[in-house]
Amino acid sequence: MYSPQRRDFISVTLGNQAGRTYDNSKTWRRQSCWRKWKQLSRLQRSLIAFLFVFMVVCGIAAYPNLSERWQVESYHNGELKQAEPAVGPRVAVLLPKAPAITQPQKPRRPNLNKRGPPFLQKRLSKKENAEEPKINKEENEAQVIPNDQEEEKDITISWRGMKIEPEQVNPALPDTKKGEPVPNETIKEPALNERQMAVIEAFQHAWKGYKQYAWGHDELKPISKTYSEWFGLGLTLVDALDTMWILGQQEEFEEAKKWVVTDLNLGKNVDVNLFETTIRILGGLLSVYNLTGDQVFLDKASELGNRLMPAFDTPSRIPYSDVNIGRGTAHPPRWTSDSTVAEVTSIQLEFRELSRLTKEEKYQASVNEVMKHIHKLGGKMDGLVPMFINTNSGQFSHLGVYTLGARADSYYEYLLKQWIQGGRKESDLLDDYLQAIEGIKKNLIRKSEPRKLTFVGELSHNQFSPKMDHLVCFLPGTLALGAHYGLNADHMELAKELMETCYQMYAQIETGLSPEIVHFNLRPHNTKDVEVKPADRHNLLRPETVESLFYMYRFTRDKKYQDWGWQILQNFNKYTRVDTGGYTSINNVRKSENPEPRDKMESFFLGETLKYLFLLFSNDFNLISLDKYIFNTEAHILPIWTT
Ligand code: DMJ
Repeated sequence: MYSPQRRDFISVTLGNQAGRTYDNSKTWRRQSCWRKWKQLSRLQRSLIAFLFVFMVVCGIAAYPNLSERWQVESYHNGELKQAEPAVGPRVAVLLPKAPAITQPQKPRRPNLNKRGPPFLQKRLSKKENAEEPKINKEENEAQVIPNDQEEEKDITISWRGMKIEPEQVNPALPDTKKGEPVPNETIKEPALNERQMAVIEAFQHAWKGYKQYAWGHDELKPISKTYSEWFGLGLTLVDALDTMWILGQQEEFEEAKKWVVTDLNLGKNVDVNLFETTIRILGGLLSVYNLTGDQVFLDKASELGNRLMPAFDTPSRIPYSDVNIGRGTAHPPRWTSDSTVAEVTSIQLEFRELSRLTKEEKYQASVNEVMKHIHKLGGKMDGLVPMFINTNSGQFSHLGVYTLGARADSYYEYLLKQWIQGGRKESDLLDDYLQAIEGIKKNLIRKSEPRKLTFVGELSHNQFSPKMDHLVCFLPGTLALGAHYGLNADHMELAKELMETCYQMYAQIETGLSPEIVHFNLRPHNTKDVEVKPADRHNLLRPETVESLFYMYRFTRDKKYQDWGWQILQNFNKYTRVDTGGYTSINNVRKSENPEPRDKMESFFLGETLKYLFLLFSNDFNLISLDKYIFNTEAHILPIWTT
């Protein structure tokens, strides 16, 4: 406690100067200096003044070098969070650490000199840059590693021109304002591991075929070395844009962008499917706009959005399935006035984002109306929806059939993802999602024999069928995403069980590739859990299982999910790769000696399957952080809004 009487200090009395006691006052010091200055001769004063001016001039001249050195010093001290080059664009400095590979196999390395992403090429010459500071990023913590201790790590400059951000231990949601373009994404680029390089190599092989035989067309037919057209909108090219960006395929990206700018004709007199065009093309354009900030993609996206709007011009406001984007007319399929439930409820993420970016309310208003309508609609069973909805009456049709597969799947996915996209405020979406998951648990989940694999079957007029589409394998990932956002913990348990099942749909098959549909065995004395009907034996290079593996790995960090994905990639390489370029769907996953190529590479193989595999193999959890972005149902990347 302070006491004025207590003296806890030693008083030092300096000698008298000009009859004064030293009192450390500024006034006294000023007077004393002035007196001394006046005592100097004129020559002495001029000399001192000259020296003073000289030192100031030198100091100013040396300033940039000094400040640069100080920056480097503070960088070494871990203080510098962002580095900006003196000239040129901001650059991303990579914080790499080559992650361990659990089951290393030798993938064919991409030809880094010619085709590899620049950050890989730079890595090759890392020894030349031995002076550069190196940083190790591990367990979300950036730390400085002395150069001499670091063999595998490097600092690389990205061609993407992205800004550097420190690792986020607790990643906050981004400051994404409604109606403002999202700034360039920060993609950390640690040294790529062998598995990621194998994905790049697979992408390059697929792209080689597409480029050579199908450039600017919808899909590659790799066996006959030609293409197929669906909408005539360069489907594969647009679907693959953000994958190229993430995989660092700069040359290919620039070339493809040029095609989008000069050749993508959205005014074509052609009927397109609203859902497919939205998730693949609109989603692809928005994604790549968000990643690059390049206005050209947003302009195309908003042109396409406008051209798709006539689909909502129906008596019920439930959109038609088909739109002629050139004529501005829309219609249902010829044989019905129904639309598919999954299709009308899985265009929301894209249209809502388009409104946010363009500040035009109409897109969001139209798709929100659909969701509100379905939220109130009767005919659901414990939150499960039928597969069809009538565009005239707005009522569900073909009641009584419930599935998580084709025609209903992404309704459930988009309930959760819209809720996340909108900042977790729209409680109707969450309620519908939670109710649906309870409905799934109650009505559709069973365990197979003999291995007791948890699977999702179907219900048709109260008859349970143990049939599960490969499409349903999106569900473990979606459940895990919900659990990550704080929903019931038992969702994560279910996600793990279903993930195992989806993996078994590959592992128990001769080629190690899943068929399109499996039937699970419910009889106790059977030896196999999985049965495949002759008509269901095809594999279309679909992404759902690797998509879920990506989520599961992100949230659990259990490396078995990476290993499973690695096996799947190897089997794609073994049974679906076409020598001359490209990958093909196959007819028979049970026939390893001849899986019967179908001669078609679906656009989602590049848009989704390879992208999810690349992200699954990455140990950088901030590479497209799931706290900042959601993936649409075609794996295109959209930001989570924060306002
Ligand atoms: C993709 O177009 C999308 O993932 C869609 O949701 C389902 N079908 C394919 C992939 O299988």
